[in-house]
Amino acid sequence: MAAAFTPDVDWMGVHPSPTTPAFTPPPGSVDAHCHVFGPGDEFPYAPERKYTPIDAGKEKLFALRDHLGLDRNVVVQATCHGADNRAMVDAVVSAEGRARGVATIRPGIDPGELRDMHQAGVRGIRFNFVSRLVDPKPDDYYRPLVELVADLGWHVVLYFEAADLAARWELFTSLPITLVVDHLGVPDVTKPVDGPDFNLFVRFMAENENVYSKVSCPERLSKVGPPLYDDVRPFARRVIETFPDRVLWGTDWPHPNMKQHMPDDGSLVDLIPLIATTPNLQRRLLVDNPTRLYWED
Ligand code: 0GY
Repeated sequence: MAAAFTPDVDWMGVHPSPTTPAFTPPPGSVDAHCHVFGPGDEFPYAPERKYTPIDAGKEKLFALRDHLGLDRNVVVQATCHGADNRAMVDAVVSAEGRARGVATIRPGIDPGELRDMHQAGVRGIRFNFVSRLVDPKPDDYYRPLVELVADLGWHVVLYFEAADLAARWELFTSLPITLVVDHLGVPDVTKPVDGPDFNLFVRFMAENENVYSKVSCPERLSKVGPPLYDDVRPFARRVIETFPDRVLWGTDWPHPNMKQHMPDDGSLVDLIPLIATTPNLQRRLLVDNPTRLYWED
């Protein structure tokens, strides 16, 4: 039978054979940003999606986790699945306690569905403001969604690009819940790490103690490219060293919408000691912070 979905013609498959990292992550380490795609025949992609990926299911994700020496995953709902969280929830349940999930929800969701997702291991929802992935909504769309999940003790993951921070400042600084920002707020890494743009991001974290940041996705932010992503590392280091108890790390596997290169996930792990330069910082980044957010109910 023909597959139900045809991937985009320029879709890059994941790295076929990631290297074994030289860096050994501490026991309990968490990949706090990764996704599953389908498989589309079992978990259909959403009609409103803006891309169609190559299937990348839970078995491959768990095999990568083990290959990289990581213990646990946070599976973040990908926009190609819209607000149909079944593939993500299936992956989380299949991990038998070694994964947590972040969902996409829409207004009007049945509270019983939220409770079921909590039982399955979901601990957050994601608001995405990146217009090549979704159609962002006015601020007032998001506030009631926060009220729906606050009682469950969940948090909100924000995916925005640098310019959105000033534009959505009032929204982002008024949400009464823990916030986890994807990929350092997507800085323009050709600008200075201590320039006004990134200073605004650091100020956002400094003034709002409910804000965490993922120091993830150098492959997407970098202009100089692999394997060391020299231009991104100062941004990650600054945030890790300024807010060591509010940073998370993740692979972003299976690396959606990469156009120039597909990263070697082993090399991404080997960047960790270059951005979190002591065992203490590494343990907080990889173990303590994600455990507190996702595994302590
Ligand atoms: C990421 C980045 C991207 C995609 C998504 O949910 C998604 O579709 O998050 C992207 O294309 O930048 O964090 O995985």
